Amino acid sequence: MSPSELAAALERARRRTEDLLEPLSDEQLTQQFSPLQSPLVWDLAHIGHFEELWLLRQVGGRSAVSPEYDELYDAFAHARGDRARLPILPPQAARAYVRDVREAVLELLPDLSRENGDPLLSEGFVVGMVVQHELQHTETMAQTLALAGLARRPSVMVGVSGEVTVPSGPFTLGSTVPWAYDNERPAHDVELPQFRIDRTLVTNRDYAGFVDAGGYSDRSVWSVEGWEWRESEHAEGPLFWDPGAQPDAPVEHVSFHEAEAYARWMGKRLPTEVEWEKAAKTVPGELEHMTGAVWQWTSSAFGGYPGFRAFPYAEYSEAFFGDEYRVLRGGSWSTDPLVARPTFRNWDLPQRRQIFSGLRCAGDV
Ligand code: AVJ
Ligand code: FE
Repeated sequence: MSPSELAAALERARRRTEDLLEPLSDEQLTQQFSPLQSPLVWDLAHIGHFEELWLLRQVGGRSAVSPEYDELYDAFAHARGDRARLPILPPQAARAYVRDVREAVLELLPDLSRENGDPLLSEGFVVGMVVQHELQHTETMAQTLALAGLARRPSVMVGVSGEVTVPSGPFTLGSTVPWAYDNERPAHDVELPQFRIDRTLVTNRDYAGFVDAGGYSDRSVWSVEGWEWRESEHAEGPLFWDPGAQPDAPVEHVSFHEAEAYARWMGKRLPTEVEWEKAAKTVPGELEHMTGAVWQWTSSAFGGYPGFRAFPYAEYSEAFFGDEYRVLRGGSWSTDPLVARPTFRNWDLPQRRQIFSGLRCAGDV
């Protein structure tokens, strides 16, 4: 990839970061709005640190800007809720840090667009990884702003109904695009029996039907873990769900447990992530809001495809493989199209609902 193509992708991500943070005061940038989220100024410097680590140090061979940053901005070192108490950079210094890193990166672009057999540099992969990292953190920051009541949400409405039957047969799961993550590889053929999938997302009106019918006290529609979660934390019902929200807008901020219970209450189920991707790839014209509205919970646990190899670091995907996390597909109103590929795999804990999450139902034929 040419230096100017790489520069454009970097610039696109930075524009999103700046648009999001520009209207905020220093106090809003440093505030801990929720224990589930970092202070925004942590995300900002973490974006710069990731860029420094991979582009300036790993590829460019530069030494560290500051030895303290490796620990302060390591996402595994401290819980999100503890980060405001760390000696992190204040807003002005964080801005200067990410600006300086970016300036040095732009000077390094001819090296970053070189093909020398290193898979990190192949078709600009490592720059693509840094760009997608920044774009994913802009969504994380938008979640923080949503919790603080400061998000600028576009209005998205549902316009179709019904379901489609996806015929049985093989399709190719996963991606071969140059900037795909390790968890989307290797692409491989999968054979699925036929299934049904809804043409659109569950709306606030649909979800209100479930709430009003006593869905939160109907034990039969909740899984064992879902009921435990429901009883331990949320006896009163939906927390983030806004009953005053537009009836025709997709329901947003539901947890996996809630999504699963809703689908069962409807006599349906969540799609597996493989079904979701097959539908996206084989009948895209039949389906509304596969991306651009809300992330869609699937019934699948997050794991590696057959032949998975961690690349270039195990902490992106592999560290989260196992029974704990559930996969979400699609992309929300806050997800940049550069990230929201039909093969992109997002994941979170089944109780989480500060993310922009909703659902689309599926069923057997
Ligand atoms: C893919 C959205 C689950 O935010 O934890 C950001 C993305 N990885 N920095 C996350 C990510 C490293 C990741 N998700
Ligand atoms: Fe990160």
